[in-house]
Amino acid sequence: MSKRYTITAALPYTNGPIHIGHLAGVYVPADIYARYLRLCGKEVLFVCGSDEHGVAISMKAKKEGVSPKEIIDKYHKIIRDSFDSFGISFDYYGRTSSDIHRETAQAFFRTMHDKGCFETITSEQLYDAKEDQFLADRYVIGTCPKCNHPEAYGDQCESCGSSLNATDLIEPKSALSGETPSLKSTTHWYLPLDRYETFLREWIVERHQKDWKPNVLGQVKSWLDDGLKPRAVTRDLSWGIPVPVEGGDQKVLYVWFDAPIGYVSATKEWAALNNTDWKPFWQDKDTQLVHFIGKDNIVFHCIIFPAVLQSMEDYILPENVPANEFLNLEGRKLSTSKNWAVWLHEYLVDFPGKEDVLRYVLTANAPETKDNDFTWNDFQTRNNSELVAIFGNFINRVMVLMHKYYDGIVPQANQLEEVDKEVLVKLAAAPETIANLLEQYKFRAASQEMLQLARMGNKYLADEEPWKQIKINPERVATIMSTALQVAASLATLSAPFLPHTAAKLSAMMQLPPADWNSVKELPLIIHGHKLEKPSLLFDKIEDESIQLQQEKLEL
Ligand code: B3M
Ligand code: ZN
Repeated sequence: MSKRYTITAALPYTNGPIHIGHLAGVYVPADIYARYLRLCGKEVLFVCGSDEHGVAISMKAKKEGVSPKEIIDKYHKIIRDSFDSFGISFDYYGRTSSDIHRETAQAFFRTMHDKGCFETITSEQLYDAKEDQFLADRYVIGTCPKCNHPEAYGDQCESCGSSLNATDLIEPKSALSGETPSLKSTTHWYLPLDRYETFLREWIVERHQKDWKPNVLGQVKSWLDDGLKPRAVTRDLSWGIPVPVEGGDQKVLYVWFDAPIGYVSATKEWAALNNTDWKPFWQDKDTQLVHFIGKDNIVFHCIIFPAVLQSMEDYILPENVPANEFLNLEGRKLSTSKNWAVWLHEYLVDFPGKEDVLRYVLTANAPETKDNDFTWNDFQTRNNSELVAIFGNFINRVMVLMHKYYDGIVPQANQLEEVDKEVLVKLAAAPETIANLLEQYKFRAASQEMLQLARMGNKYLADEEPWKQIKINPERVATIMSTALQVAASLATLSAPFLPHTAAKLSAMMQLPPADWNSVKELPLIIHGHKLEKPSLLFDKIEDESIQLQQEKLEL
């Protein structure tokens, strides 16, 4: 394992709040990974921030008749606060409108410019004469030349994932006026990606063939096989970071040039606050950089940003980019603009204290290898028949029996029987099994291994029936309860990456030392004489009425 980890989660656009698709695709898995590594005692920096430039923001501002600044301030606050209440454990959450970010992004551009990494190209670009505006990215909508999706954007088709140039679109229309654009000549700086083809192929295809996810490798290879072309990194827009070189007046950096540099700026801001050096997190070869993103961001993190980092020379490259597929909601694609979503800030109000339930459902059903569907019925079932009936029930049984028989004081185990040994052997193997899955970014399977321990604990109690044995064989009950307690104590650590609030509650109830993944391997975790606190329920049932309310909200 590496010495140090820099973990990044895609910077959300501040054109709307966070929804469950963002959480399932990016923030929950990134948080599980960061928490797991911290539990292993690793040095971890987990950064994110608001992506406040780009057409997504200026369009939203235009639609609402306010300034882009008003939009970013409004959503930056909503997003930051909802992540915070939900318990996403960022070490730092920045924003790309900060001074440090502007300086950092401009320094990247200037350095690359001075090294001759760019080409300037003058060409005819789509132009909306009515709005006096060049149309790039989301300012232009048309038919995708690759898959015929009729609503592809000027930079990307969200249907097939292809990355596009505005002039590739068939029958383009201005998203501002709806008019068919004309052509007008303009000059821009381009990153000649073709120059990086050999480097990228060697780095990704040869070195990461085995450890990158197939969906990520698939997209990257198809890009490489199509042949890389120069890509404009500046725009004729007024909202964005000014181009810091001669001839750059009236132009800004392309949002996808500045946004990933936001990870570096966030690191600098965090380091300044913590009186430490930011450089090791980006420039030390012993640091493992991991980008958590959704599948529509793959090309930017696996091709364009690595080309930028490579040109800057001192920087490390990502070790992995475990991109997820998409989550749908009740069978339909999530959409901020169509308001088809479960919004995090609303969930937190509607289901207070149930942060871990949503985390669990989104992990157990994570879109890791294919698109998946979130339904409110599944949410209810996973809560009631997994968290309540398996995890919560096991812990509650152990705690209640411990108080009933022993006043909460752990008894001395007697002679172990075969069944007890079997449980303990499985328990001892679990930390490594779960760790291996987490290290391969298989969060879904890892969460199920964790739940499996509680399932095993329940079965063990049901088979050994301490409530019957207590009258006839109290010595045996001491062994059963002591064994069951090991399972409960182990869950307090092993569930912590997935269910941090629950794990903390369980640890407090069992009076355990701070969770630690290294020591959970060594049984016993809890010994004779240890005193437990009074039991309280970890989860409660979600009734049909609260599910119906959510379904009505969606007009199902
Ligand atoms: N703002 C997220 C998106 O495509 C985009 C990520 C930037 S990560 C540097 O919705
Ligand atoms: Zn397409």
